[in-house]
This record gives sequence, C-alpha cells and structure tokens, in this order.
Amino acid sequence: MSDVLERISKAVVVGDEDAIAKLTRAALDEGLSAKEILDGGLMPGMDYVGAEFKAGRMFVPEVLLSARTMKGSMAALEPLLAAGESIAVGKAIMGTVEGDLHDIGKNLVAMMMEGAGFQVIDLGVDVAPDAFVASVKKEKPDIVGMSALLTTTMRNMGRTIDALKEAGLRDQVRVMVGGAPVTADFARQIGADGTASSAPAAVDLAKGLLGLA
Ligand code: B1M
Repeated sequence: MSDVLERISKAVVVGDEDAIAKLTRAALDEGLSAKEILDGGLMPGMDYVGAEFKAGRMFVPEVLLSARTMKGSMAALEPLLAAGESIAVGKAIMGTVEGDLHDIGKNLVAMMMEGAGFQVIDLGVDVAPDAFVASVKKEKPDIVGMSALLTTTMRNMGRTIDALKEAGLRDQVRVMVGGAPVTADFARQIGADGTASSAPAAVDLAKGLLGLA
C-alpha cells in the first residue's frame, strides 16, 4: 500500500477528521484516482473498523467517528466519481419505519454499507410504507433496508413489504430488516429476504443478497 493510502486508512481507523481532507488532496495530487483512494485507503480502514466492532474492541461512538471521517474524504471524491468513475457495488435505500424515531443503529448500518462501497440513500426516520414505495420507484435501488427498535413499530416492516407487493415492486428489490427486536423468524414471517444483528453483519448480508459475498 502506498504511504498516503496507508495514512488515509489509519485516519479512518482513528477517526482523524482534521487529517482526512489533506490526505485525500495529497493522494489526488500524487495522481491516484478516486477509486484507488476508495479501494486502497478508505475501504481497508472501514473493513478494519467493522472487524474491530464485530470483535467488541471498538464501540458505537468510535465507529460513527470513523464513518464521519470517511465521509470527509468522500466529499472530495464524489464530484470526481460523478464525472465518470462509478464505484458503487450496489444501491440501497434505508430508513427507520413509520412511528419509530430510533436512528443510531440505522445510521451505523448505512455508514458501514457506504464504507463497503454501497450507494446508500437514507430516508431518515418515521418512514411510511408509501414513502418507501415512492423511493423505490424513483431510485430503483437493489436493496431496501428497514430498521425498527420498537415492538410496536416492527410490524410496519411487514406493512412496507405488503405495500411494495401491491405496487408490483417486491420482485425488483431485496429487502433486509434489522433492529434489536427483529429476529430471523420474524423476518421470514413478513417476507423479508434477511436480517442481521449488527452493522458489519448487515454489510455481509447486503453483499450476500447481491451475490457479492
Ligand atoms: Co428508545 N426504546 N424509546 N429512545 N431506546 C428502546 C428501544 C427500549 C428497548 C428502551 C427500554 O425500554 N429498555 C424501548 C423499546 C421497548 C420495546 O419496544 N419493547 C424504547 C422505548 C419504549 C422508547 C419510547 C417509546 C420511550 C417513550 O417515549 N416512552 C420512545 C419512542 C420514540 C419513537 O421512536 N416513536 C423512545 C425514544 C428514544 C430516544 C429518542 C430518547 C432515543 C433514540 C435516539 C435516536 O435513535 N436518535 C432512544 C434510545 C437511544 C433507546 C435505547 C436506549 C438505545 C437504542 C440504540 O440506539 N441502540 C434503547 C434501549 C437499548 O437498546 N438499550 C431504547 C444502539 C444501536 C447501535 O443499536 O439500534 O439495535 P441498534 O442497532 C444495531 C442492530 O440492531 C443492527 O445494527 C445496529 C448496529 O450494530 N440494526 C440493523 C439496526 N438496524 C438495522 C437494519 C438492518 C440490519 C441491522 O438492515 C436494514
């Protein structure tokens, strides 16, 4: 790994938001492409963070800081990518279901998926079934991700899947669900394609659903 890519990786791991913009600029000045910076610096950094989080050696605030650091670099890379390079491994829309305002876990999943190369459109919290449907029509994602933290709102995941079916869109997307009360049995019952209990596991699931794992 080139020195600057290694430093970018380390900046992501330690969440050095001050250093990341300068390092990204330096890498571009060295002639590295946006994709090389993403694949060789940012993603290895986020992969490491994901593995440490999975192993219980890193915690939510640190992971959020790493993800924000990565976003700091992406802000410089995205205009270049838009100009020609396409790097997304898949497109996902993600939201916390209707009636539910919990978004810490959903944000973590979205950020880690971005770290793994997915384009993620975050619909926010309290997202009604119709809003998921409208976004699927507009964005044509590969994956719809839903999060719920309340036993009273998790049924809205099923309502959203029903709305996708009614709109004739269910077969065009993979649906993944998650959040503390969600079990594999529940995911099966409502007709989701899978569930994951953590953000790194959600990344693995998303890759698996698209045949990338
Ligand atoms: Co709320 N809350 N809360 N709360 N809250 C819980 C969930 C609760 C268990 C607390 C308790 O009573 N012990 C309880 C739910 C009980 C139940 O339903 N059986 C509860 C309640 C009752 C409520 C209110 C009703 C309280 C009230 O007002 N009376 C209210 C509801 C508001 C609403 O949503 N309409 C409420 C409000 C809030 C706050 C606003 C104060 C705040 C949310 C702030 C925010 O999110 N911006 C809050 C919080 C922080 C919690 C706790 C303390 C923490 C949740 C959290 O962020 N966990 C929670 C108790 C607890 O869990 N200890 C609690 C950390 C997060 C990283 O984990 O979200 O599970 P998690 O995400 C994980 C995985 O689940 C998975 O990956 C993530 C990362 O590893 N995952 C996915 C998540 N989404 C995924 C999607 C995927 C795949 C994996 O695919 C798409």
